[in-house]
Parts: sequence; C-alpha cells; structure tokens
Amino acid sequence: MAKDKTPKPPELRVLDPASVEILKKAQDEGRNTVFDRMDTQSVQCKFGSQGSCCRICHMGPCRITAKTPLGVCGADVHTIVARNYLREVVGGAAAHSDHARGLVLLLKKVARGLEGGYAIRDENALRRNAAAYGVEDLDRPKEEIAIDLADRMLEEFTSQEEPLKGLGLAPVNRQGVWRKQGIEPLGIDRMVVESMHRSTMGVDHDHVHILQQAMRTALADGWGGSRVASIISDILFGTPQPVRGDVNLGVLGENTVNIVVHGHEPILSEMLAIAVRDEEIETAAVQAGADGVTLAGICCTANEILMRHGIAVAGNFLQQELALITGAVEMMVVDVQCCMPSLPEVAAAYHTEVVSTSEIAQTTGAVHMPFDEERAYEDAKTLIRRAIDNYKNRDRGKMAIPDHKRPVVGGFSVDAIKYMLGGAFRASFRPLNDAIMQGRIRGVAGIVGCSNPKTQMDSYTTALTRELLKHNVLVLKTGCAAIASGKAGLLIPEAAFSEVGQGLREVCEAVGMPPVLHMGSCVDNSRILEAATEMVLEGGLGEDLSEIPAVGVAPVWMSEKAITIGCYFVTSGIDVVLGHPFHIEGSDKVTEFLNEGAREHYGASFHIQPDPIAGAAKVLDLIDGRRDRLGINKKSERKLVDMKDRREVHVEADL
Ligand code: BF8
Ligand code: SF4
Repeated sequence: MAKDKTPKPPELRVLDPASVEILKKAQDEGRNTVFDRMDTQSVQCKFGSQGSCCRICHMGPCRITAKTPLGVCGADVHTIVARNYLREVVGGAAAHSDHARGLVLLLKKVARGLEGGYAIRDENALRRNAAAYGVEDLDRPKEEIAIDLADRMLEEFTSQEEPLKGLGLAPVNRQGVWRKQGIEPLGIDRMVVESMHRSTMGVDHDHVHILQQAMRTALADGWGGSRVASIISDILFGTPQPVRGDVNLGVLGENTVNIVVHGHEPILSEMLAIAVRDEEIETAAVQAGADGVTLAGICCTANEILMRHGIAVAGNFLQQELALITGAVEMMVVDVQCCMPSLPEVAAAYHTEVVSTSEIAQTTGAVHMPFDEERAYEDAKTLIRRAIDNYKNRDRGKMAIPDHKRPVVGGFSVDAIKYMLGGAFRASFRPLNDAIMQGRIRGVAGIVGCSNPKTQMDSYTTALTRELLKHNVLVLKTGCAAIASGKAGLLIPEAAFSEVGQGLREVCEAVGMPPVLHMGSCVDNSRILEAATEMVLEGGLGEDLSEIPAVGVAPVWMSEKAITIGCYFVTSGIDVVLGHPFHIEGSDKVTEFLNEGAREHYGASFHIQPDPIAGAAKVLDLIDGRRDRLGINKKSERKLVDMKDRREVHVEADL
C-alpha cells in the first residue's frame, strides 16, 4: 500500500500554540521543515538504531544479525554496540569541553588586557573558584588570579597523569567510588583521544571495559568541561541571579528589527546583548523606520542570555526553523551545536540573513563573518547594523508573528538558590534539606534535554514535569527542557498556586520561587551536580550523591551531548530516566550494564520509560526508594530499621 504523503497536522507535531500557528504557515507556504524531513526519514535503519552496525574499519561496514553474529574482524555485537556508544559519549564531551576551552582562553586574554569590551564581571566568583582549584595567594590583583586560574583550567584539558581537579568538588564518598572503580578521568583532551583510540579497530573489546571508559569520559565533561564552562562564564559575564524574561515566538517584534541568536557559546551573544542597548544602535534602528531592535535567542545561547540579561527566548531546538518562517527575522546569528544546516534554505524564502560566526563552523548558504574577540563589541555592532539595514527588505505580506509568549524567571545559579532559600545572612541549602526531610518536598528532579521530532514537541517534558510538581517534587531544569517549561507557564512563582502539591506550594510561596528552577544551558547541567553536592554537604540527606532523593530525567533528547550528560549523572550516583532508549538495543549485555549493572558500580543506572506519566511514576519510585533508605519516609515504624540499613547501604556504596 502506498505511504500516505499527507503531512501530519501541526497539532500532533508541536504542543504550544505559537508553533502550531507557524507550522501551519509553513505547510501553507510549502516550506520543508525538520518535521517533514522526519517523515521522509521515517524508515530508519534498524542496525543504526540498535547500534549493531560497525563502520570503524574498511573491512566493513559490518552488520550483525542472527546469521552473521561476528564482524569480519571477529567483533561481536557487544563490542560493536559498546564502541559505538563510547564514540557518542566522546562527541558530547568534546562539544561541551571545546566550548569551555574557548572561555578559558578568553579569560586569560581578558586578564592580560584584551580589548573588545570583555571584563572580569564577577570577582567573587573568580576568587571563590580560584580557591577551589588551588590557586594560591588570593590577595593579589584579580588579573593575576585570573591568569593562574585559567592556567589551572587549561590543565584540566591537558593533564596526562593527574586526575581532573574538578573531581575534588564532588562529595568525598563519590570521589572514593570513582577511585575504586578506576574511572577517575585524566585531562579532558587525553580522555577524548584515549577513547577514540580504544574504540578504533582491534583495541578494546570487552564491553564492560569500554563502557567504563565511556563513563570516565563523561565524568571529564560533567566535572571537567561543563563545570569549567559554567565557572568561567560566571566570572566573565556574571553569576546568574533571578531575572524576568519572556519565551516563545511571540517575543519577536512587529515593528522592531529582529535578531535571533542561536547556538551555544556566550562569547558573542553576551556582546550582542550589551551592544543592542547602545544608543548608536537604537538611533540607527529608528532611522531605518523601526521602533528599535529585538534580540532573542534559540537553544542554549538563549538560556545563557536569558539567565544574565533577561533577554527574550524565541524558542527551543525544534523552533529554529519556525522562527525564520515568521518572516519577521532580519538576521539569525549562529555559532556551534544544534544549528540545523537547513537554516539558510528556509531563510532564503524570506529576507532573513543567516550569519555564521564561529571559526570552526560554516554552513553552505550562510554568510560567514568570523567573530574577532579583540573587536568583540565592534563586531557585535557591525552585525546589528547589518540586520538593521535588512529591515527595509521585510515583506509584511509574508510576516506572521504569533501572539503567544509567556513570562519566565531564569537565572537560578546555585548561589542564587542559596540566597533565595536563606537570604543574605543564612544563604544555604538548609531550608531545602529540611523541607525534604519533613516531606513537604518529596525530592528533586533535574530535567534536561532537547526536543526530537520523533515525538510531539515538548509534550513528554511538560506532562512529566506537571505530574512531578503535583507530587511535590522540586524541578531543576536546563537546556531546551527548561524552555519547554517556560512555554508551559511553569517558570514563574505564580505556577506554584495552581500546578503543584501542597507541600511544595508552601515552600515556593514562602521564598517566592517558581516550582521549576531554570538553571541555564546544557553545560549548566554541571550546576545541577553542584546543587546536588550542596544537598549532601548541607547534611541530613546521606553522605553521597547516590543517597539524596534526587533523580535526573532526559525526557526527550537527540544530541550526543545528552548521552554524555546522562552518563555523568549516573556515574555521579544519580539515577536517570530516559523517555527513549539509546542506540544500544542490539546488545543485551550493553543494555543490561547501563540499565542495571551500572548500579553495582556507581549506585545508579538508566531507566527507560516512553510514557510521561509512567516516567513520573518511575521518578517518584526512585525518590521514594532513596527516602526509604534514608529513613525519612512517613512510615515511622520503618525509620529505625532503615537508618540502620542506611549505614550498611552506605558502607556497601563506598566501594
Ligand atoms: O545543548 S538541549 S537541542 S540546544 S543539545 Fe541542543 Fe539539546 Fe537543546 Fe543546548 Ni542541549
Ligand atoms: Fe567490521 Fe571489525 Fe571493521 Fe568493525 S572493526 S567494520 S566489525 S571488521
């Protein structure tokens, strides 16, 4: 029977009304989007999706089936699936860490007097982190300390024989687990190179050994690259504090020059955020007949500038093409990661210019204007002026800006959470730990990840989040999952009035916080680890990350980076619920290791649950299991037994 070519109704593909409206416009105009391409790719290769195709050497590609159980070299499916998985983790760790490297090098240049508009904006963050990374003599001028800290951070990349210093930021018991398991990562670059070596033809063949290396490489991201990226961003651009903004395609202005900045690295977007307020720019926009300039973000760049400037978020990953299809965007500025190569073609139907700015990333059809840090502010103004010039070319007949946007509060760094909970004099996680012990808050869920056209955009994430809130789970979010919550109206304190259980509501109302805390971009998943560590250090909830009532969730994801994040959560002792599985199902042994065996090694594992309500139930189950072991569940008769058990569990966990 011929396949039905009718496109799926937009309502089945996307959840929020702004995206429905623009997807309808796309269909009316005959635009090809990620959703259409998903349909044409709908028969995806089962060897790829099971991880059982190997193309590592040119005796292959080899595909493993019941009739052909071994590759030409003799590799079995477990070796092949594990190697493919390791290479995905490497991709994620490399992306986050290369982003971090750029920031460290920038800090060093700024400390040495680089012009261009950058500064050390948060000296407290500089001194605090310099102390944490072992920089001595902290009474020196900030520039000297910054150079020393940058050098320490560069050693996180280059260290050949010493484990990462960032591991020392984890609870002591967790460090013991890593040591005992032999997975303390050395320098990030070494881990990436070693993992590529180990997964090339004829090297590492034992699936557990390979997967342990995947976990080790992921740790080099979570406690290395991503942590470094968040720290240096805070020093250079300021540690985020709660700030209001707006989210969804309705943030674009009818009568303003619209610039959408998309990608990940804050180095340029920070400058755009500042330059857009320059008087010269405002004047130029008015002279061009506009009311001003609207800067808005997509993906993690959006999260970075929302967190620090309250700049509007136009949307998350699957909305990047939709933003262009509004016909109201003068320029989309892209750098690295999650920027679809389709953008210039979609933009070509309108007046929109797509400008690529990273030295390492070019896209056919985009204007390439590599960005020079030494002239950062001027380069940012040049880009904005170019967008202003393009305003006259906007075709209002093709323009439709949905009347949908939601207010949000972003900016919940760990510092900000401490301050919010305890005020200036008693800033700490104590009130959170107390609320968890009293049962007013059942536990904490860190919900992260992307959107993926395989499922209706944002729907799993939103349904699961709402379900957890009803059951008094405090939610920490990053990345595109955070933007999804913004669109659903969950990132404002008022959401606590209607969306959450009684206990969580009381806590949120007392401190004036939203029930979902937006903690930033995907590198800021390191902030979730930092928050979890604060919970351990504050006391009363166990002595390791594997004991606190906290769970990670990646409801919908698509990027290698999400795999790496999941791995560093699990290896840090935090269970992770996934809405869909990895490409590993060709190997029962690899699947067993990640979904069960990992628990023996790290005290946590992955759990797959394709239904959001069942996913929420799994999260609650995991949280309750941890509460049980801590002896803080309401069943008081179990408390004493559990407290005794907990000590035993703890001894066993300290492998
Ligand atoms: O790093 S959540 S789609 S934007 S990968 Fe990409 Fe996924 Fe969004 Fe940020 Ni993270
Ligand atoms: Fe085939 Fe082995 Fe080469 Fe992989 S490494 S392509 S399994 S021969």
